[in-house]
Parts: sequence; structure tokens; C-alpha cells
Amino acid sequence: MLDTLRDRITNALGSLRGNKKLTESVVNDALRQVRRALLEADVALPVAREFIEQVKERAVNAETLASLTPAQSIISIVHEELTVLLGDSNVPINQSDGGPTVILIAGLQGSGKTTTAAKLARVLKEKDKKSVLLTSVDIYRPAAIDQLKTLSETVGAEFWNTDSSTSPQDIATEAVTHARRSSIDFVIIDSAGRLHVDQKMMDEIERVHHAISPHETLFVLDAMIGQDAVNSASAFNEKLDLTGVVVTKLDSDARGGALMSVRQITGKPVKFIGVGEGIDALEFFHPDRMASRIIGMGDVLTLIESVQEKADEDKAKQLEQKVRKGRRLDLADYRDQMLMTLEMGGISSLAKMIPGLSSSKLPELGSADEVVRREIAIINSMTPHERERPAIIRASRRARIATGSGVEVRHVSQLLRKYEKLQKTMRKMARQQGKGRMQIPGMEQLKDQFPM
Ligand SMILES: Nc1nc2c(ncn2[C@@H]2O[C@H](COP(=O)(O)OP(=O)(O)O)[C@@H](O)[C@H]2O)c(=O)[nH]1
Ligand SMILES: [Mg+2]
Repeated sequence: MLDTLRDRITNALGSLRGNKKLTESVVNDALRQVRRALLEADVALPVAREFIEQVKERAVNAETLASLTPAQSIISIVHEELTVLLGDSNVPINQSDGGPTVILIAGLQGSGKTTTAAKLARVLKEKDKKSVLLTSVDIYRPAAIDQLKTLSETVGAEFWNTDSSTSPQDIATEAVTHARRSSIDFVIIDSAGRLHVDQKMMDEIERVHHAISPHETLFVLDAMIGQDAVNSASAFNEKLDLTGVVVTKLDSDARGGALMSVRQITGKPVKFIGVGEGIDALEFFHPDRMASRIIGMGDVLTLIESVQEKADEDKAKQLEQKVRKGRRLDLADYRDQMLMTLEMGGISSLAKMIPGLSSSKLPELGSADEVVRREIAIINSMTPHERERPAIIRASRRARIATGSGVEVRHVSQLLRKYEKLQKTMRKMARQQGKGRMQIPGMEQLKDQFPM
């Protein structure tokens, strides 16, 4: 995904590395290369220009953090600004307060609307356990309706059947009414597209939009088309007030410019990305993850350094002292560590920066964060004495703590076992003290869980 862009940006930033002192001309030169990489990826000119300006301004004013080399601080500025450019953070689907949530899918022909409608239905059904009704208002092409019907069966969603004599807005209205009566959670309405924006199509989709007032109007944007697709998105946005964008075909050799520009140009967030023809190839869009991917975080050092910089230094020092002296860590210390991990964005956000960790692992990492939150809840339900002396936590205490924190007893036991293991690791580290810099335990734990 976006390989060329990533390679070029990594190269540009790589030219900074090795320079102990960064002169203005070295930085300018690197940023010129970044700008060129963006333009070659088909990022809209004003967007690329503003991006570079922003980075430059921050680079000039940045006091270099003690823990980062000058090159690393530029890289982290680029990373942060890319994240902002892409939309900051994931924006979830809007949901109805009562009755079915209605999602209208709009876009040009061939952009992937029908496929996306089915992929989205699958996500809602499988991940959120919601009931979904799919329907198509593409009355001009019976084949398009059949395509969606078949896909509905594949994903196990209900399909609202109609005939071509009903108007698109009536089909949409009837589908929503049916969903309301049958207490179906989501209605996804696939629409007809043209090869280019034309008045007739815009009027039609506007009527559909008006008839059902969807909670979510998603524009499906084909990444292969680039700038022109972004212009279409703007045209749709003027008529329909989009609530989000789905960028499809990012698995192809699309250059990425559309993905990089659409947020800035339309002001609407990219909510999902399509990454393949398969029905399961739809991902929630995470700007920070994409930014990491683009700058090719081959630089684990940057990661570790910035982690150390963000970590609460005093606490980290206290802990380091404790470990160096070979003192026992109690569960309150452990909780501090876990809180720190969450403050830094969670295990998933730390891990995605690690090169070579496949993106298919990321959902599992999200659940690692849940474990962390659960552990914190468990520790919160202990008495101070228990935190200090976990060995006293036997069956009856375990049961009380489990009830107090709303988990099962086995979760409490799991945590206690993990703590035992951690104790052993700490003792080993204490024995090795002086042999090098101590790692933050959060990172250690990460390595245990995910072999690199
Ligand atoms: N590689 C790839 N192909 C996609 C993706 N989304 C859709 N397609 C393909 O694009 C073509 C058009 O998709 P379709 O959903 O029929 O587009 P529509 O005309 O907008 O409804 C089909 O061949 C899809 O398999 C994607 O994320 N990646
Ligand atoms: Mg279609």
C-alpha cells in the first residue's frame, strides 16, 4: 500500500540521518524531497504546499528534545503533521438515537460502492453483531441489483428487493420503513453511479438523500483515479453534505494522493479504506497508523526515544531505582506502568510503529489494550495491602476482587500469574544492572508478546 510514496519519503528523511547538526539547508533540502514525493503521489498542490510550510515552521521553532536527535525530531514532526493531514484519529460511524441507522453510499460508477456496501454490512454483522438490511436504488442496471443481492447472501444480511418501476427515493423510503418495523439496526443503501458527475445523477441522489435523511452519507472514492476523484467528492459534498469518505483500492498500486488530499479538500473524514476485492477487505481508517506506514517507521529508535520522552520521567526513574536496587515491584507499580502505556496511546499504537509487524496483527493488539484496561480495573479493586503483597490474594480475595472489578476470577488469576513472571524478569534485570540501559518494562512486555 502506497509503497512508492513510502519509499520516497523514507529516503528523503533518511538524508537527514547521520547529520549530527542539521543546517537549514539540509532540512530544506529534505523537505523539498518530501514535497516532491507528495506531488508525485498526486497530492493536491495546495495541500502539499501547506503541509511543508507547517512542518518547516515547527521544525524551525522546535527545541530539540533531549532524547531525540535533530533528525529524529524532524521525523517526528513529519509524522505528527501527516497524521493531522490524514484526519487525526479514526472517526466512527454515526449512529441513530433510535430506530435504524441509515447509511447512503454515493460515488462514481466502478468506484466500489456495491462492494463497499456489502463489506460494511459484514463488519457491522460480524464485529458489532448488528442486523443489516441492504438495498440498491440502481434501477437502471438490474445486474447491479443482482450483484448486491448475491453479496447480501454472502454476508448474511437481509436484502430489500424491488422492481425497476419504483423510484429510487421510494425504494429507499420503503427499505427504511421495513427496517424500522422489523427492528433492523442498519440500512445500507447502494446507489447508481455515472462515469462522471452529471446533473441528472446528482438530482436523483439528492432526492434519495432528502427522502431518508441518512445518518451517514459515505462517498466512495477510487484511489486509482486520484485528483479527479477528489474533485468529484467535493461536488457530492456540496449537494449532499457527506459525513465521510471510503477510499477504495488502496491495495492496488494507487499513488495515494487522493487519500492524502481528500480530508483537507472536503473537510470530511476518511472512515474506511478498501484494501482488496474480497468481502473482508475493509479496514477502519486510522490516520496515525497510516502516517507511520508512510514514513516507514524503520526507525525503532525514534519510537523508543519518543516513548521515553512522553513517559512520566519521574515515575520511570523511581521505578528504575527500585529495579536497580533489586527491590520488589508491587502491583501499584505495575498499574503505573500500565497507565503509562495507555497514556502513550496503548500497546496497539506503540506496536504498529514496529517494522515488520504485519497489519493483520493489529486487531489482536487492540485487544491487548483491553487486557491492560482490565488489569488496571482489577488492581483498582484491591486493597493497598493486597497491591503490596499480592501473595496474600487467595481464593476468597480473588472472588471479591473479581466482583468488584466486574471481571471473572480467572482474569484475576491470570494477572497474578503474569505478575509472578514479571517479578522473575525484574530480578534477572536487577542482576544484570550496569550492563546497559534499562528498558521500559512496557517495551519488554511487548517483545514477549510479539516476537520481532
Ligand atoms: N482491488 C480492489 N478492488 C476493489 C475494491 N473495492 C472494489 N473493488 C473492485 O472494483 C470493481 C467495481 O466495484 P463495484 O462495487 O461494482 O463498484 P460500483 O460501480 O461503485 O458499485 C469491482 O471489480 C470490485 O471488485 C478494493 O478495495 N480493492
Ligand atoms: Mg454498483
